[in-house]
Amino acid sequence: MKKTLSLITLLSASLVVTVPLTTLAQKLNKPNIIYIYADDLGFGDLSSYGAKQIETPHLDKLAQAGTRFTNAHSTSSTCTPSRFALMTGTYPWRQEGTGILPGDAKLIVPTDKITLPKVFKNAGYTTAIVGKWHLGLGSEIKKDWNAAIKPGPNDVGFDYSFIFPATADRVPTVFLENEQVVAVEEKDPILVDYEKKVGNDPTGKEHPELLKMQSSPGQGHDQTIINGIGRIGYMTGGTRARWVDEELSTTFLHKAQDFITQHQDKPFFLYFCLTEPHVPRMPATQFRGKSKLGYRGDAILQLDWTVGQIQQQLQLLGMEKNTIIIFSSDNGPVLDDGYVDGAVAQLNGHLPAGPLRGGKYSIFEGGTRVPFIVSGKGVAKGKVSNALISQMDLLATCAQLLGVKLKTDEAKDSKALLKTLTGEDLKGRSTLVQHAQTLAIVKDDWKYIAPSKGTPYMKLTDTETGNHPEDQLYDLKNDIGEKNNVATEYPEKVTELKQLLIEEQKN
Ligand code: NG6
Ligand code: CA
Repeated sequence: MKKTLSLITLLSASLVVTVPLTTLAQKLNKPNIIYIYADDLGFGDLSSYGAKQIETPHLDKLAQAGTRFTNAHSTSSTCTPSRFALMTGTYPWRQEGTGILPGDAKLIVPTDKITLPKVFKNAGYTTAIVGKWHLGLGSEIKKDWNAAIKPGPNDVGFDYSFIFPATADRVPTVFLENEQVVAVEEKDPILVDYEKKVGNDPTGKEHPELLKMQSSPGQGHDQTIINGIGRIGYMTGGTRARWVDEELSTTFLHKAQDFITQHQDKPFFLYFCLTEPHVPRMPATQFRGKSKLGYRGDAILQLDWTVGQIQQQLQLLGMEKNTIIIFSSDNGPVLDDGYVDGAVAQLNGHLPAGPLRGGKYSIFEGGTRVPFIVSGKGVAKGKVSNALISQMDLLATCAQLLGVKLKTDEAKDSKALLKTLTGEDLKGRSTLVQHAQTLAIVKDDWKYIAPSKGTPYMKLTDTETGNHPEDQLYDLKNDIGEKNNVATEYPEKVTELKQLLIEEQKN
């Protein structure tokens, strides 16, 4: 029989009779968790987050049915470090080599430590990743793409994986299913190189006339051409294994749906990593031109539709009551990230970061404050939460939900915030470190940004990085757009937060 008690009811009941969390998890009948991770989606990119020029009905419906967070963060303003923190529950800046990885990088997630999927496995769940990985594969840069590549997602806690290695703009442009490149043929082996050209495939630099989408001047993306698009890195071979960008999204969707159908009777964790709206934006015909905001807007519509397809499937299978969907993005938005695709020319007044300053690559709020929607079993409905929460907290929070014990030195930056995640508690974390080229720390709506000698403005991507040679202090409660640096007005606050940041770095 299906349980009808909500998580909130159970939690308050547990306070009275002190039911241990294991029993709680059993009573909850182990909800399935689907974590949907967008790539480069900004705080202002969804209509439920205030976008006026674009309609995202499926994500809006998800928000209405659950709790929508307005102060939730990725750890970093780029992909690899944010994903590293999500997997490990530790700040990425504690480990060397967690910056944006090339497509031939080796695995950077430790195989002998706790990870988010391992938490689920410890509670008897089946786990899967479908979509973008970008945390490296194998133990060496040089690897044989035609044989099984280990270690990878299957060695850090996923029972099933269907991924692409890095980003959609980096070679190799192939899928791997459980360690093996899909559709690679012995007679046409894949070679990948990030230093020098391999094979005879034309490059964007030599043959711009072959491109169906031009690379932005000065931003690379002019190496091997695949599917009419210049990429970062060189590749040859694997002709039949190469993906078609217009089908990337539906390929991932179908794999995710297959996994859900096959595991509908057992508890599962699905990490579903969409590629939208990261470059190259090459949406399916169905969405092209639909948003009137160029391919970036069209890619957001495609993303929203994909989420709708998952919602519909859960409903058809009668699983929506026993499933929690968590939706977020790995970093803030960027318009021109390497291709001339209409994102700038057809912006039409849209504000991808909403009221926030900066975006991808930035230490300002636009870099890490992203959409975060939680909906499903036990989650408060129609709620908006301003609680401070990080994606990195999911590890300890899911452990709390499932009664999985973590040792004190495991996932030490991850906070168990179950009541925050379900929309009951509206405070969340007391502090959070943010990460771009420099670090910042937030406490009680005060934000301190550590001095940095890096460029304050990246012209090519039109990014205000937030780098500044002196201390910056912002009062986020009254100045969410980080317009007024009040460091000289509040020297004690600066001293306090600076000290806190130093302490965090020592941990
Ligand atoms: C940058 C790329 C950008 C994008 C980003 C990674 C250049 C000039 N720019 O270095 O196009 O690929 O890396 O994005 O190469 S992320 O979302 O995976 O972090
Ligand atoms: Ca990203």
